[in-house]
Amino acid sequence: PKQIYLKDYAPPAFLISETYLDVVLDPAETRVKSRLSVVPNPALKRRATEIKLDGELLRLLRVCIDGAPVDEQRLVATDKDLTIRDVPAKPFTLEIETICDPAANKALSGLYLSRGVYCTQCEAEGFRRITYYLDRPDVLSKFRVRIEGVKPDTPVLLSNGNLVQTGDLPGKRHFAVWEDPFPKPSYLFALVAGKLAMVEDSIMTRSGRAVTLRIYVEPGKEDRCDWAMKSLKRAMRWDEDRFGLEYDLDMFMIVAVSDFNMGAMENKGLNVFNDALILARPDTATDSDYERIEGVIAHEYFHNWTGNRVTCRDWFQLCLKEGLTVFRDQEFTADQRSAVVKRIEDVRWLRSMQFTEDAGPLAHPVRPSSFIEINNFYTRTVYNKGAELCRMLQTVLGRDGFRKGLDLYFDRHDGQAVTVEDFVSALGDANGADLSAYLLWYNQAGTPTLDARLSYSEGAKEARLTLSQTFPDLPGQPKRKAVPIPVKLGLLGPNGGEIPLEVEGKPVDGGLVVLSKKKEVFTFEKVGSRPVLSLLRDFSAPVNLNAGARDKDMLTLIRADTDLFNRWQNAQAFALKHIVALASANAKGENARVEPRFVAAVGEVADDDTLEHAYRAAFLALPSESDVALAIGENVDPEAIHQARTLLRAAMGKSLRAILESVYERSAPAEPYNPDAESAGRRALRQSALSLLAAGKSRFGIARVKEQAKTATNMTESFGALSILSQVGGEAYDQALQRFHRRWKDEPLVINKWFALQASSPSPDTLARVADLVANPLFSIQNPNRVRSVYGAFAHGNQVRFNDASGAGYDLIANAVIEIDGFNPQMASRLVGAFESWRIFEPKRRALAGKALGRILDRKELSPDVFEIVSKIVG
Ligand code: HT7
Ligand code: ZN
Repeated sequence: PKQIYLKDYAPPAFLISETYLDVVLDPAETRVKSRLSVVPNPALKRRATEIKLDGELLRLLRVCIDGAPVDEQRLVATDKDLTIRDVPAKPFTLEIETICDPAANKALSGLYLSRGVYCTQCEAEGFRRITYYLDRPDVLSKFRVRIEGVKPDTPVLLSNGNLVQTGDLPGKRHFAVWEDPFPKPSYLFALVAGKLAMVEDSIMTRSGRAVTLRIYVEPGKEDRCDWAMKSLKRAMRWDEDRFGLEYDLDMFMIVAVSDFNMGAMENKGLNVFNDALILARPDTATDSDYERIEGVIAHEYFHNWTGNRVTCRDWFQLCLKEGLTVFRDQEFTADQRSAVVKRIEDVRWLRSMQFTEDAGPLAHPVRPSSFIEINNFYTRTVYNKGAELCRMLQTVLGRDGFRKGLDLYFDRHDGQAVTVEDFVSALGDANGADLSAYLLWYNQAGTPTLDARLSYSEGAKEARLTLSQTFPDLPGQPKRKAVPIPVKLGLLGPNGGEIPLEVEGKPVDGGLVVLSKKKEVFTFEKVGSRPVLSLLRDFSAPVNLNAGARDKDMLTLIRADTDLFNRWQNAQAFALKHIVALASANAKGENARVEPRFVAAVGEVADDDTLEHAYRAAFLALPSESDVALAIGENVDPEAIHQARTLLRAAMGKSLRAILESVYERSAPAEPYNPDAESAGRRALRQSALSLLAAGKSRFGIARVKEQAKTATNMTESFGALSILSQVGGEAYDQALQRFHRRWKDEPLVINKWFALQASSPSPDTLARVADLVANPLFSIQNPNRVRSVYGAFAHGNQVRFNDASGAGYDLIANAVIEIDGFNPQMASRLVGAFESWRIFEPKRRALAGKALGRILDRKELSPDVFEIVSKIVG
């Protein structure tokens, strides 16, 4: 397969000012007639004489230019494109007629059928499976779309923009015509048709325009759209308030489908969603589902400006829309819920998922410089590190400065396809700042390590902070340059009070210093006594922190930092260090001792009613087993980690028993169920408390869990109890599993949870269970949600069993990857990514994983998607 390089970018030879599509739907033979107004690109000096259009899996019937058929000699078709020779040097009309087969499309890219509903997914390069086209994001066109179908099968016919005409046709057929006034690239095109129910609402924009809001779902699911609709309205209002961005069409539509490769898609005016991210009812969805739905609805809606109105010049610039939009949705959730808890959730995820990617064979810059398959680059780095870069720029410019920068970005680039440089320049220009050094962050892979050393001079009353940065060695990555690192910090005095920061006689604004070289010293004046350093508050830059802090200071910060985020950050760092030590003792057969001061400090936080419930819940969650593996970094024994972490949890459960029981009793949320942040926080704290109590074998805890599993009336508590029972095991667990299955077997979204829970169990019988699960009639390998809930949960969320010493976990996933790659390469390549950390494990496991990977790579008929990932992983 061919590598594509950013340095080879060339503007398109032709533009398409208008696109008319006439789509006649049929399950196996959908006919698409396109009429394109093609214009030679005026920005280019040389006129091209031939046009090359992208196209895959299409049956070509006819090509006309300016009304005249183009004869065969002028056409060269391959399995990827169609070249038309001797095209006019002036603007011309190109008509093409093709056939595609939605029923056979199991890759879920292009036009496909999902449970009787026609649906499209065009990002990144799916439009070319619908018709021949210049399928690239820098070709923006005005679309008019006519859809025709059999009325009883497809009563609803949708596309982007405004509905301009509908009508009945002979033979129970009908049609609809949609027109989108905003020029857009083909990846934002959407078409949906089928038997769908609809829920409608409306909103008045702040300039007084009425917008109709519609959510389309499978008939019978209308009662589960409430939360999605509320979230949408809140997101629309928030974007007006925070960024001054208003919706621009008369209608905004969302469609929920059950077969979808990712979470959702931001097609202009017609978002398509995985139904798991729309449908919610208290008895079927958990608090985390509610929060995710709210966040993803907002994310896709926010793309209307960051992605759709201003789009990407090429796919290398993907972070321009994704990083910025993730940052915006994070800020939205922070405002809807608790800002510090949201930051904790995001940092926890970033550290465990993105840092792993950035430290392994799949590491790439936020703006990659080459790829084989763009679908492989919808990554944690592009999305989440990309979001961190936006956050860093906001930290440096301040909220108002960042807003001014975005205003200028939209002023300059509305209706254009642009680059990361355009974004960074707009932010800089609006603030009279040169931000070009931040481009390094976009172009270099790997997580920098920030080293910090504090020394104190009693005589001079000065605290000297030496900050320095290093990049880890990464195979295949060039030597990296020092990046600007904004570091938010504080100095705590002897009573825990904040010491005002002063450098060269001036106060340090917002406690922010920027390390702009490899090494720098910052001297803080008028510091009366030796302070405790609170570093990288709010996680002001995506770095690995090596502060070399003493246990005593870390415990002080856990207890008394005025910055809540940093209390948590220090508790995590302490726990991580501690579990690593326990695991190492465990591996050597030595007796390990749990650190009572740490457990006591965590207990104090859990017990502190002045703190938010959700915050206290976050505090009780230890770093995951894979976080510990990443921290150890080599010769990892996953069993030793599992045992160490289990030991610490049990010790916490035992020594904090009284506190946890009391916290559980006094944190009950008000009835009836409400998904709001306050009630969800209470449930989260109770769940953490119960889970630790069960780990410590508390009779109180186990009795409550059993009771809750039987009587809970909402999914959060019902599934929460089932998850704790899965740790306890035994008959109570098996019975609860069976009850859950009986109750929910007709609800695929709930059954996904039942699948995932069993696949993530560390119990040795999990491998056999997974084999049973995939043989269960409720499982389908063609449905991405089901694959994620069984294979995904096992490979990505079950470190001990995926890395089972027998190698059976590796074989199970390798076989699944090979099978799935035969029909859905995107899904297969996501799954095979679970092998990314194989080299950090001890030699026996490494050999077994290497063998499984070799078996995949040996397949002749491998997709470019899986080939790209596996060949990088193998190295
Ligand atoms: N922009 C979208 C990314 C996407 C996607 C979505 C569904 C199926 C396949 C896809 N390929 C890329 C989703 C987003 O980040 O908003
Ligand atoms: Zn997105």
